[in-house]
Amino acid sequence: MSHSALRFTVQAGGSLTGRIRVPGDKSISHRSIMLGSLAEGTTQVSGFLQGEDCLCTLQAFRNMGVHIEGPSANGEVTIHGVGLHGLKKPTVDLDMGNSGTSMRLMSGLMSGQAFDVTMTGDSSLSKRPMKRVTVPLAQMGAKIVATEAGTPPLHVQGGQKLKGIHYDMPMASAQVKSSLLLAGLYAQGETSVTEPAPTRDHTERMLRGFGYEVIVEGNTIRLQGGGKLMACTIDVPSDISSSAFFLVGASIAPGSDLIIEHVGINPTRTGVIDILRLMGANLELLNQREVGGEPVADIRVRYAPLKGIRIPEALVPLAIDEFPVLFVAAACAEGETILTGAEELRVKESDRIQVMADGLIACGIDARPTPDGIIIQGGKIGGATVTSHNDHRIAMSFSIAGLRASETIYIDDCATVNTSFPGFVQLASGAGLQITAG
Ligand code: SPQ
Repeated sequence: MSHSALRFTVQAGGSLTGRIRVPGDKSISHRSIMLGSLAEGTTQVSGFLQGEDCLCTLQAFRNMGVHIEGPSANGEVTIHGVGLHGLKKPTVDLDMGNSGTSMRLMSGLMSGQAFDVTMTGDSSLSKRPMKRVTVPLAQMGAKIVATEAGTPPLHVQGGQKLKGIHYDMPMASAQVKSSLLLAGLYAQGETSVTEPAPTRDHTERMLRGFGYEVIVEGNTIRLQGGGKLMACTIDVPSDISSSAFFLVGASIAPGSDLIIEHVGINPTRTGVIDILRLMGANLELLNQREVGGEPVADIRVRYAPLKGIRIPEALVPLAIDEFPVLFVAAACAEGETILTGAEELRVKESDRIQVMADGLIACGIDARPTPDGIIIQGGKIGGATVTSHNDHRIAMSFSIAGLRASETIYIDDCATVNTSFPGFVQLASGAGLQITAG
């Protein structure tokens, strides 16, 4: 069987109960390797996500001469930082796999190096738009060559003198913001970005954790080039994007009562909680605390009947990765759910609007895609065979739909679940989802 031929089979029904802990946050794990590598001193990371995406970032820095120990079985990583100017020219192309975060953030970092680098990706990443970073980075003085369509591979020519710019971002994207801020570390003067709406702020928080001054005024973030990063300790919380499958699963499956431990609840990521609550979900945040500059809680979720809503557009960037599974919640809700202002979903690992609509329709749900969103009428989920289009979040979303299906759901092309959530099948089946992989 080819790697991508992995099929999930989900028997209909069941409920989710008990206590679980999902793996570490993907966004924070990537950034811990990047900043830890460029810091002075030794950075200790715990809870690192050993998903394929973050392992690509880790390997890229090893390929540039950084000594990184681990990850151990429980996610301990020790990074012997080389300082902002200590990376070495890799002898191979940097393979970013399926990971948009790696490719876009590294575009900024690589623009400031003294050497040339080529960054490649898998077939999905090779279709994703990179002009959103290469265009503003070019304004800073970077030299990056992409395909004519603006897609990977990216060839970054080193030895350029970068200058700080102000950039008004045309779309709400943490990857674009982060890419420019990371290039800004190497630029002369101030780099500032204004975002049209708040996006995840892990880069800003982590830069501060490494002792770098970052000024935030409203939606504008600024930093001065030429500083240095000082090693620190990072405790990576569990990923709210991975938790989202269980938040929705326990909300839609009668009899569910589940606690998800140590979940990152950074306010730039909690749109999924707000949207589910607007739909009538029963979510409780317990034991709220702060861990290494990021807020964390245990989340208790119990079954509750959901109702369809018009999703407030302000919540879209705060829940951007959770929409595939929120569409499953909408399919189980009474009435209509309307999403607008989410055209970014069309340029993720798959076109998440179209692919989810196709799969939901195959399951017997009335789902109508629109250019920037979708309209879903709650209904009865039937059995179906759907494809994830090699998109991890689609594969896991249809797995969760099985909890409310009347017949078995088969999901094809599920191997990419390992990019963000290794161990999903074991953890989900332990909590009550009747899922097998093979
Ligand atoms: O890394 P990648 O492939 O882009 O991953 C995704 C995901 O669903 O896991 C998006 F497809 O998450 C992005 C997220 O959508 C991770 C991210 C980050 O860590 O900065 C930011 C978001 O992307 P964007 O394009 O809105 O900046």
